[in-house]
Amino acid sequence: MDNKFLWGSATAAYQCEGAWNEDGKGLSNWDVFCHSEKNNVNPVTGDVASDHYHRYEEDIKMMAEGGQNAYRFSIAWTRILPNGVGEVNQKGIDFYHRLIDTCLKHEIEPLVTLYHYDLPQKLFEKGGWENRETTDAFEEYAKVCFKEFGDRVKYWMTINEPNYDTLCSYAIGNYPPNVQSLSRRWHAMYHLMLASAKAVNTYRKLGLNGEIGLVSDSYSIEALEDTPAYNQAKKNADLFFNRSVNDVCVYGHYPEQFIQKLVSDGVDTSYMFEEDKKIFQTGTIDFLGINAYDRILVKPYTSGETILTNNNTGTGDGPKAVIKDWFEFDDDPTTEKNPWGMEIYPKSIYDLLLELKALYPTTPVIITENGIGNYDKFINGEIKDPYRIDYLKGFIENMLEAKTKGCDVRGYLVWSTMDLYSWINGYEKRYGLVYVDFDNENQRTPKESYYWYRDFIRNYEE
Ligand code: BGP
Repeated sequence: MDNKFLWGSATAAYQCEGAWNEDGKGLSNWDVFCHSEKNNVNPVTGDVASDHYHRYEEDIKMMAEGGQNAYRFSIAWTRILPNGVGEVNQKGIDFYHRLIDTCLKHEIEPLVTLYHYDLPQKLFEKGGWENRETTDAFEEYAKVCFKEFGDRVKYWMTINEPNYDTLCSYAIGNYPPNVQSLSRRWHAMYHLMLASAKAVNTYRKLGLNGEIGLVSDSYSIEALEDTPAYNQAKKNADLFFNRSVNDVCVYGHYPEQFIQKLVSDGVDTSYMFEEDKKIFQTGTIDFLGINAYDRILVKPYTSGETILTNNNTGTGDGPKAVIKDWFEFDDDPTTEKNPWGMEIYPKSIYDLLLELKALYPTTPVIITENGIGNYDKFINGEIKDPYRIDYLKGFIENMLEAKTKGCDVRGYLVWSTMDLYSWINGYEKRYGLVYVDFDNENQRTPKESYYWYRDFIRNYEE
């Protein structure tokens, strides 16, 4: 990896591109879900989103003018292989060539995620990530991307958030396929990890000059009490959220305690084949992408069936979880939260980075997402978002502090480059450094935080 610290921002295809049925793109599970009656919390779609497909040049220019030298985006699998496998769509490939070339023209390093939640509908209908064939389809798709773009893309990420994606899709049930079953969740997550390892192996075989990682939503797991029961709850939550992903892609195997826990839960693990062990062992990553937003506070499990909920409306409480025989979520009433109940706790990134250093001392980290959603207001041509500046400043300071303690952090990307579709939270939960006026031809206006970030990067000295 080269030495330049990456300062930039991030997006994902379905959340910003729009052009959902243009230039030969196939349908994804999110296209279909958003058009269905199951999408009933904030029933809007990503059909147009931030119109990045047509306005990427303006967006990338704005990043460059904002002092950013890195852009993380994802490729829509359905633009490359409209049916998930087989026929390749040249117009989709051409779009990403243009996007990458525009980044390079502005001296912005492209960091490319291959899979950020949007699965080809054709594969989704055949069982999606619960079907082992999807891992082969992903490998095929990854290979096309590596061959097309691998000469200019030096940072690849296989999968975005195997933990959070499957938690929403198969445990909370608010993302397609809207299932509430932890055992099905573990099944889908296993295949995501296998798909990632297969893609890493393929990348290595091609001998390209670049690095490949996975993006993991990882958390500093904390408790309000220091007792054996609380400490055990912390260990369980660490396996549940962090180590079931990070150990697998960094060390190439599942933690023994995690497998034991699944077995004692009575989870069917017959889909974990002996031959996969080799794939995991050889498919380890070069760097860990970390999406860091908040910590997880836990307490011991007491009673009741497993239940997970999230706040997708911006009113009421934050996320809740009771994971039978593992842990429960706790709440610290003294800390500040955003309207969706996300705790604002910047020290969590410091604690997390030190924990990652202890567990994976030789694996570099890139903070692939960090940011805060809020109801930003466009008043007299300006967007004042001091809460975002405070949040970013707090996290960046803590990240840099961890760096001085020896954590090998190589980059930091704000979520998000501009306002975009916040999954089932809709469009009102805004994360962007740049405001998008969704009701007025998607016009862009930089927010106060954009200028703050620009000045911060300008003054940063390693
Ligand atoms: C991450 C996802 C992003 C983004 C972000 C904010 O988990 O990788 O795609 O959406 O979280 O989350 P949300 O939009 O649900 O508030």
